[in-house]
Amino acid sequence: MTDRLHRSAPPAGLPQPVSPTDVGVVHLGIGAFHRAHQAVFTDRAMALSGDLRWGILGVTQRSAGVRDQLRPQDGVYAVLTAGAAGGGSSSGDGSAALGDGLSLELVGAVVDVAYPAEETPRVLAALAAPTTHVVTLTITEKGYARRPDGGLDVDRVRPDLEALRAEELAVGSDENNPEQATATSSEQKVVLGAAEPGAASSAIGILVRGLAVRRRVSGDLPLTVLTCDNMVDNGRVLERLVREAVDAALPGAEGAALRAYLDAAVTFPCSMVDRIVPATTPAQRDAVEAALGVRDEGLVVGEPFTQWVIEDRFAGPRPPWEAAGATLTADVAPYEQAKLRLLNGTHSLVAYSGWLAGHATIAEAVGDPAIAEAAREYLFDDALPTLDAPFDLRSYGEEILHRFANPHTGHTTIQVAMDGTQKIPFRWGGVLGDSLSAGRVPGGLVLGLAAWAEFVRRRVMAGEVVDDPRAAELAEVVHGAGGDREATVRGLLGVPGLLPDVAVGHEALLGAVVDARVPVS
Ligand code: CS2
Repeated sequence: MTDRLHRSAPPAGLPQPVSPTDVGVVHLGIGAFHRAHQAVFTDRAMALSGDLRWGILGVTQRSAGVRDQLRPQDGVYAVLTAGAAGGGSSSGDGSAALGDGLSLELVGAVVDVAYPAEETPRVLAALAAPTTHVVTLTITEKGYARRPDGGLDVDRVRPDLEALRAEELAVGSDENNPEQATATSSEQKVVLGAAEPGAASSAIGILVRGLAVRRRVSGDLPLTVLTCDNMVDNGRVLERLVREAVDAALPGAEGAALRAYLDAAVTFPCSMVDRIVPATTPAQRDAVEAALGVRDEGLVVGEPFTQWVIEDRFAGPRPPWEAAGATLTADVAPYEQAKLRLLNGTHSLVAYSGWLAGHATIAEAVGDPAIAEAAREYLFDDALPTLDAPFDLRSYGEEILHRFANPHTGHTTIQVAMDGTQKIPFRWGGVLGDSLSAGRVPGGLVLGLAAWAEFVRRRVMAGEVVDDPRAAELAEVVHGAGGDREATVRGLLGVPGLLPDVAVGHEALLGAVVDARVPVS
């Protein structure tokens, strides 16, 4: 039985990982992407600056899996970079080359992972701690609990809103009895005398409860809440959802103190994140075990390219991320729009048409001439003309296609294809709305929509899982159409909130999608 990787004994050939002195960042959604992206920037920023206050407490929502991967390793894991060096804007990595376009680096920034179903008081305490200055999130588009119209789906976070209300109202009495608030245990004190806080069941919920606790414990301690998910104007979306949650839990005067705290001390900047991070395969884990001589259950894999563009609107201190290559700017929008429309939009077209053509990976799919042609039509003829950016968009687009062709990542079409109803509005919605408003039916995007619809139809008719929060709704449309292609397409494209208003009932668009022949070789 091979030993586990551990912070105390880094494998030969790899530098000792950083050991943070404090938890400065609480991260919600510590999946593979965070561990291969923001955590790497934070790790490198600490290593390069010597500022070790930026340890990360990861919070995992769905299961204790990531906690059980990392806690036995004292939070340390390796990142396997797959593909020729170059690209992006990260710097200062202490990686070791393994040959064949592969390199490994250890990340020590994550100090532990908490699982709210069993550790909610600990998470709330971390969110309230004066050493915590930043909360980051990668909870995926579906994690924001939005209704089709974009508002907060209160039913999906109701248990947390009820807990928030109970904690706030319990504190109301405590605030009149300060001695009670100081008499409780450290974690109990965090929730100021309330009964043992109920287990959090949503990311938005634990965030709002944590903000409320921070206010109760500290009054006006600033905090920056930085979303790193693929949504247009992601920081503004998150702020609106947090405020809708407060209004739902604490209407009127009951929520006045918390709203005033948000106004005065909490910021929600936008950011654009970019690195292709495929799911780690058992073969990759075994190969790294053979290379290191120890077992790393937390291994993550990424392409060489990495980029992080952050709105410089922080409520208090932050990690020196620019030391590791991040870009701080007053306006993230041009970077965010270009990345969502050019990279993510093309990714989805390649994923659906690639899956239909029988290609398991993105790299194989873009190697298919018919799919490559459709991807280029969408990227350069449909999406690029809708953008205005302070950098060369055509070169950026060509680099995206080069990145997709990287065979070393093993990024699968089915992984990118998941959650279509959550991704399409953000990555195709803008291009579609702008094109139709300009009187143009975008031919490449038509192929993408046709491929998505056919992907859903085939999976539903085959009884296979459609990995999407609205899978039941999609299945109902497909079965209701009774196999009729036009009815299926019209029904799926008519799913509320999927496409922009200008596209709903747009006969030229619908006709083009019905008539489209998905590009398969
Ligand atoms: C991909 C993204 O799975 C997907 O939807 O398009 O995860 C993509 O790999 C990242 O946004 C790249 O930065």
